[in-house]
Amino acid sequence: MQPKADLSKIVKEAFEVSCEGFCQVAGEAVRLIEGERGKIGNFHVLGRLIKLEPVGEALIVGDLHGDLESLIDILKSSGFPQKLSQDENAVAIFLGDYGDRGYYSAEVYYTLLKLKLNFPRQIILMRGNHEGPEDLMASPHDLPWQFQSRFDTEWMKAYTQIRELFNCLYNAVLVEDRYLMVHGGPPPKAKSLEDLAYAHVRHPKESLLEDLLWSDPTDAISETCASPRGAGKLFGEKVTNEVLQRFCVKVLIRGHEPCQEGYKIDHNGKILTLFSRKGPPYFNENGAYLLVQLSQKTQNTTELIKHIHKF
Ligand SMILES: [Mn+2]
Repeated sequence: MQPKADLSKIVKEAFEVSCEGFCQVAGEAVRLIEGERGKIGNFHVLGRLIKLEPVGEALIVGDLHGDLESLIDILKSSGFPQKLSQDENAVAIFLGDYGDRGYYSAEVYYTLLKLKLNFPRQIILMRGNHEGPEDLMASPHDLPWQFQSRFDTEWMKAYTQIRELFNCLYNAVLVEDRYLMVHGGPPPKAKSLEDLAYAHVRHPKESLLEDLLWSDPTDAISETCASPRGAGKLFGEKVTNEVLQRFCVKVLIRGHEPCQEGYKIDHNGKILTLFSRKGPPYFNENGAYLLVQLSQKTQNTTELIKHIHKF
């Protein structure tokens, strides 16, 4: 069966597309994602939260930060997008932080957005702190300069469009009885799914979105304390236990932190961090992604290790 999307064609386009073409693709993706609500395939969309049916194979990818080469490697070695074409239950979840740092931010965005347009019911794009709201943007934010060198005098149009995209990316993904996925960490104050789903609406009055995008786990304390990042919190194992229990899941999957081996495990196996890019400025030895059957029940991250692919 011919795949519905030809990856090498998309990547070629990513390097050749005009500013107008880029804006058109980004605009289409914004309209598509903004329109997502209720039941769509295996997604149950509530605000900016997706409850995902525990069926099919999931590719889960951590921070990419402009590393197009790693994105291509991940898609090829995992057998996506062929699997997306052949199995309507296959899903690819990206944990956020697509741009900044690496040199190919525009191309990474373009590739992901084309995949979303080709497989609307099978691609989930989450929000990272590098896709933050205007008053809480990661720094340094190289994207405007990268767009300037890519799109010349027209760059501002592409940048405005991509900023619009940031506001509709997903806050969290929940797979019942199994996983909660966020970019940074869980907001300790989140009591309900609505708190996760509408965290962006309550920003900046409440810190829910800030926590989701910015927080990191620590073993130094059990509750929370200020983060050295200047936004979000450091959270201890007690917080992780409470959140996992509250949302009836076993493992928190997140990105956000560079890992030497591409992944790390925290809080006695209850948190898996994925970092899926290589090169400057982090120079981690490996990147990693997760390829897992969502029907499989998991009590602990250590059971997931065999499904982690390092590159
Ligand atoms: Mn991040």
